[in-house]
Amino acid sequence: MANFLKRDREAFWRDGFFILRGLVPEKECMGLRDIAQEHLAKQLAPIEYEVDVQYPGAPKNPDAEGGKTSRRLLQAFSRHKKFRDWAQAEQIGSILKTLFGSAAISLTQCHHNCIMTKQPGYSSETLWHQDNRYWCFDEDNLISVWLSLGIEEDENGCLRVIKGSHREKFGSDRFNEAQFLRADLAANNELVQESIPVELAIGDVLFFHSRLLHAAGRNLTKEAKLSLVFTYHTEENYPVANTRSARLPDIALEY
Ligand SMILES: O=C(O)CCC(=O)C(=O)O
Repeated sequence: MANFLKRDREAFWRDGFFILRGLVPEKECMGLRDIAQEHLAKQLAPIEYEVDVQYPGAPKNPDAEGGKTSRRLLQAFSRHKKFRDWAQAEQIGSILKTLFGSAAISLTQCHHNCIMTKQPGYSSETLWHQDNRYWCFDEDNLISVWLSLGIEEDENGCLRVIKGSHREKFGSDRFNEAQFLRADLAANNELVQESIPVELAIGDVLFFHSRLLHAAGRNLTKEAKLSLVFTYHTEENYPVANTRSARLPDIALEY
């Protein structure tokens, strides 16, 4: 993979994330974006609505103003061949093999596997968390691949991350019952002060570790923000039986 360098691998394990700029041509991104817009316009299930998560800023109930605001088009892998092709692309597989140091990589259909949307008007704020909070695998060692289908910046609710936080061991007392960082702890607030925005342009791809602390604000612009997100693990890292991580079969990457 020509664009992927040894220093990217080092950066990934040092920082918990890295970005490959302009990896996907704009035309291809627009094609993916058009499919997502069509599914949103038709409200093609399964969809997670802002009201379902009740994060800060979300409408209080489905009948409230903005109550039908979508948050994620779920099951992206099953939605469209173009989403599947991207998820299984050779260039992504080869980067993941290098990052994990393993020849056998699987995609989980149980987590992310979605078009993440942030709609104008009624989007919510996602508080500080690690994705592993509700994921159940033998090891907390998964990588999410986030393809930006437009511009992502603070104003439209891009991700913010805390560099290197995937390497820290946080006690459970640092998190609330919903596994978000507690805002009433000085140590947490100091940590959050170090956060940086992940600004992306169309076709940029963010790779981030499942233990990386991240959050995102609301979309304060008039345009929807859309990203295609899949999560991967090595084949030796099994989902724990009878948990939400084992609800659907993994997809082994062939390359
Ligand atoms: O875009 C957002 O609001 C953040 C999404 C996120 O962090 C997640 O789904 O884990």
